[in-house]
Amino acid sequence: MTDVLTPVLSRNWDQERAWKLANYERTGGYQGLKKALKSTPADLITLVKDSGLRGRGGAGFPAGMKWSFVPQDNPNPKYLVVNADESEPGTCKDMPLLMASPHTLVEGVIISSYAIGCKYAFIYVRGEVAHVIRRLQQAVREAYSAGYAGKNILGSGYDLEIVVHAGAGAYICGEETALLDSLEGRRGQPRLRPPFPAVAGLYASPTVVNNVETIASVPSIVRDGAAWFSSMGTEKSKGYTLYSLSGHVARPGQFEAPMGITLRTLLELSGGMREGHELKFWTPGGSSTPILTADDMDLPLDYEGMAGAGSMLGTKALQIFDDTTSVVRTTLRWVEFYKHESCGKCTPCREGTWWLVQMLRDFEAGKASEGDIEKMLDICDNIGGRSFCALADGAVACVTSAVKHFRSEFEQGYHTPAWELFPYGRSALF
Ligand code: L3W
Repeated sequence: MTDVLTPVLSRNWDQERAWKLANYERTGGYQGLKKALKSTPADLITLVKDSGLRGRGGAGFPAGMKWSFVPQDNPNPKYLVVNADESEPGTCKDMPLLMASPHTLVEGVIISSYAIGCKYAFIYVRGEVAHVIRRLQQAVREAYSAGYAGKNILGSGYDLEIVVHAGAGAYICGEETALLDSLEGRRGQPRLRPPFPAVAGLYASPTVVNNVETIASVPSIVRDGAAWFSSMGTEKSKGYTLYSLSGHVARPGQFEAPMGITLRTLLELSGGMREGHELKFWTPGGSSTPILTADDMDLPLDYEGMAGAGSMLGTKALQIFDDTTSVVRTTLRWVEFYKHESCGKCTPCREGTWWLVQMLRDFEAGKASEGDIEKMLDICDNIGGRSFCALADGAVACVTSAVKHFRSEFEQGYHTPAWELFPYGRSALF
């Protein structure tokens, strides 16, 4: 069964001190960079385009196309920013990658920066993970000492400075434009797009923002070729990726496999559901992606397969919930998170998530009234698509999908008027 796995990013994770430069180099590390420096930046962009690599941070935007949007005639400096602010509930792929193999990202940063022609790269890491930040800083220092970063990299004449920047614990700073505001030293709040960062991003200059896993995939594409990468996966979702299984499974963890694997196969790899229980519902990519049920276990876990099921692949954070889970309570818990993390800039998101929490608390306590499901869906309708960023869309996706699949559980949250419980009828009470 394990032969369906394709460990590339995770190939060294179980080896001793895999994070050290010498151990990374022993298994082919930095060969991609040496090869890249012999190519032209334009050829590298074409290579990444041809590979079919799509953004692994949630939206699946083609990476090579994004790089090609960077205007080469803009006199401002260009920047690469790596989004390592992993905070989406259930998402847990980038931090293990950075702990086990930080040089995979550092090598990817250097190649990608060379391809887009930038001299400054920033890695924005969520502030709570001090141990990850320390490990990454060590890896960057090692790369400088070995001549892979800094001035005149490997004698090529190319210079690059890499800065590891710690965030301050706000989920919204995982949204690319809020991240840029935060990096500029301001309170992180989303900007209106367009202009997209590729045209006007950090300090109003052309900026490529990519997720950790996207950039970490680049060295393998340069080393082994676009055809090798695109030979894995499905027609429109190419390559391998990290799927993270958590929740009520026997062996939660990371599984690196080709795009398009099914949940059924991943569940077999993770030892199945915990003993004596059945799958009730799951998220394909964190709590921002609409929930699915056991009926969707055989769908391909790729961008198209999940969109076809009315959901999204998102960050491939598969949270698995068994038959002991209350869908109402889970939804409440998620929406409480979004309410807490809403930056407050857009009224529908700031006020709407607060209202949703109040309503879900009533459903959870059995104090909701008939018609409240419709009212809650109407509030969702007035939040989704009416804010600057995707936080609001994520906050309503779990509510609308939970009602779609488990409406009867919400109906059980309607309170029963006292007179209906009274055996002699309402008139006898008053
Ligand atoms: C230039 C154009 N660039 C799009 C770029 C854009 C961005 C990328 C994707 O949200 C989703 C969200 C979460 N010219 C462009 C262009 N771009 N058109 O392409 O853009 P977009 O707007 O489709 O998505 P987004 O705003 O980046 C990401 C979902 O992912 N999600 C992820 C959460 C993950 C975390 C985490 O912890 N890692 O928070 C989960 O589902 O809801 O829908 O770079 O600039 N014409």
